[in-house]
Amino acid sequence: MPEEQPLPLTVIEEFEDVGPLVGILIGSESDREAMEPACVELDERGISWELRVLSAHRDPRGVAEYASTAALRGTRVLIAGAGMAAALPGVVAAYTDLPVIGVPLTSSKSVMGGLDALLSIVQMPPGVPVACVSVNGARNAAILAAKILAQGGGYPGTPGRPAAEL
Ligand code: RP5
Repeated sequence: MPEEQPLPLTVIEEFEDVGPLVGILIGSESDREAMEPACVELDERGISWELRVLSAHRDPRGVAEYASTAALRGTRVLIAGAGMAAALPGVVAAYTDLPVIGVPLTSSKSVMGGLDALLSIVQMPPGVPVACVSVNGARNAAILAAKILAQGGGYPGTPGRPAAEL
């Protein structure tokens, strides 16, 4: 039986709200400051991004809708930052085939300086991978996103642009 090839990701032009290359999600407004280095890094690299506050626990439907339509809007990598029981990156990964980079965050309510969020993000079950950077590693998440975007045409159906376009 021939091996199944992944379908190419196409941008639906009719989509009212065409997305940026990178979508950044945070679980709470209180996470915004910690994720700022990711926004700065992407700006410096000329990579388009947007940031949305969507909690996996407080607004699961919103997360599902955003994650399941991101590829159709043209977004190619998702970064999700969250603290405490940080389900956001994993839930996002459950709704999209785009690569998801999780950023464990510390907050005043964190256990062991963010170990709670780190384990929540890194301990994904087999079949639903999430890349995980260090605690408060927002800048590294952006750099990793840029590297992913620079990989064009690795295998059939892989989205991407030549590095020169980034
Ligand atoms: C997580 O709970 C958020 O990502 C945030 O880091 C943490 C605390 O949220 P708030 O109570 O500050 O909204 O879901």
